[in-house]
Amino acid sequence: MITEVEYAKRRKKLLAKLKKKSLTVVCSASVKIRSNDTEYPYRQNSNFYYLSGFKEDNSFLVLIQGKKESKTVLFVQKKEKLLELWNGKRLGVKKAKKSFMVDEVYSSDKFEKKLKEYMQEKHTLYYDFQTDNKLLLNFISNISSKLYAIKNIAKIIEQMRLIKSKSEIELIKHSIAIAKKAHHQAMKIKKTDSFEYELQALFEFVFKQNGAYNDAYTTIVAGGNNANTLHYIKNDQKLKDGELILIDAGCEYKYYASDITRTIPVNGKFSKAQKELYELVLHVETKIISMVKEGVKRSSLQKEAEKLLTKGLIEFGILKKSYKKVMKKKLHKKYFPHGIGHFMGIDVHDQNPYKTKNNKEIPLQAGMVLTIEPGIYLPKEDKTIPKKYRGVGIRIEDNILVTKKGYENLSQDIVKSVKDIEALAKS
Ligand SMILES: [Mn+2]
Repeated sequence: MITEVEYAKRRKKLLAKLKKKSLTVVCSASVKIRSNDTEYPYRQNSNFYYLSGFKEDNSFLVLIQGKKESKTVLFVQKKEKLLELWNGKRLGVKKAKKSFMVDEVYSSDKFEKKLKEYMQEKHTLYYDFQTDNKLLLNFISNISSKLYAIKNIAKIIEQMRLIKSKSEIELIKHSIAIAKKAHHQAMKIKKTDSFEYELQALFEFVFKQNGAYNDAYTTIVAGGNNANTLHYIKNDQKLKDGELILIDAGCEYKYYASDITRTIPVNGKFSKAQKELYELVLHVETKIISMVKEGVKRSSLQKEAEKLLTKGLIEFGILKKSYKKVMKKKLHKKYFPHGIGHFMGIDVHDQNPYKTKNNKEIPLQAGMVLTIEPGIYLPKEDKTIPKKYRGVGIRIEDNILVTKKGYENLSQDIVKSVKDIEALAKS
């Protein structure tokens, strides 16, 4: 659990990074309309949530950095009986004052008026350049940009989100524990001739059953050749006997994501060719995870993964040129086209910076959480691939915490050896 004290600390830390005589506005996420009066499920803006822990829409967090003193102000929706009847209870100004460790709380309808006040004698305005908040955008378009330096607050907050606190790591672990239940369940049940979306439904059921009611991302259940579409989310085909299924499924627990991929046989048993390919990917994944420690660069993990996968692909006769030639012409990219992993946290792809302002790569530091996810993708249509390997796509993905000593594989309990996967299928 993240306490009010921790949220207050984050705001204080952020304030210390801001220019004197500046004003910062962080907006809640907007409600997204599906059609007419139906809405998509609401999910709070990640940076707003990181700084406040507040889940309601039409809210604003304002940080005022004066010459000497600073102040934090929260704007929340006021209580309105009729609207609450339709859309649910609101916290309201009074209770928000008690719940949050901010200096002042006002109702959101005062936001514009207050903002004009706050802007007096300020030189810098920070806001998230990706915001779609109409009220704020309208306000900004009406101020004279000559009087103010305008800066992107998201960059600074996302920098802070790079290093996870103990309580954040606990929530990520919990999210992974829920994902584990779902993945193991999927390994156990009979799958032949059911549809990909049925398996997707199992994941979503187990997630919600365990308190992960928001999606972290759309579950990928890709049978056979569908696994060669990297972001396959149609999930509408039949799972066939003898094929593999690539399942990329994680959940969001109290606003923290897990991001796990396992590739398992539909009928519970790997064929000889599938096993060969699978064990190559597993070997590479294990090796790359073991390289994770403070000071290591992500690009060197990428390079090593490409090297090891290429060697394997040459050995299987999938790549037919010499190792040197393959690397020089990047021929292996055809079969391993994506990155080795990404940072995760409140977002499944946390928008943390990978590079410094001077365009230098940021090396791994204790407290970062990243995925390691090598894969090989061998499309059915590619006739240069030996027939027995065609139509197979394999990815294995775990969630890794960088520690002072090296790393902790947070998802190591989710089985992935051929032996363990086959044993679960039999049980
Ligand atoms: Mn991922």
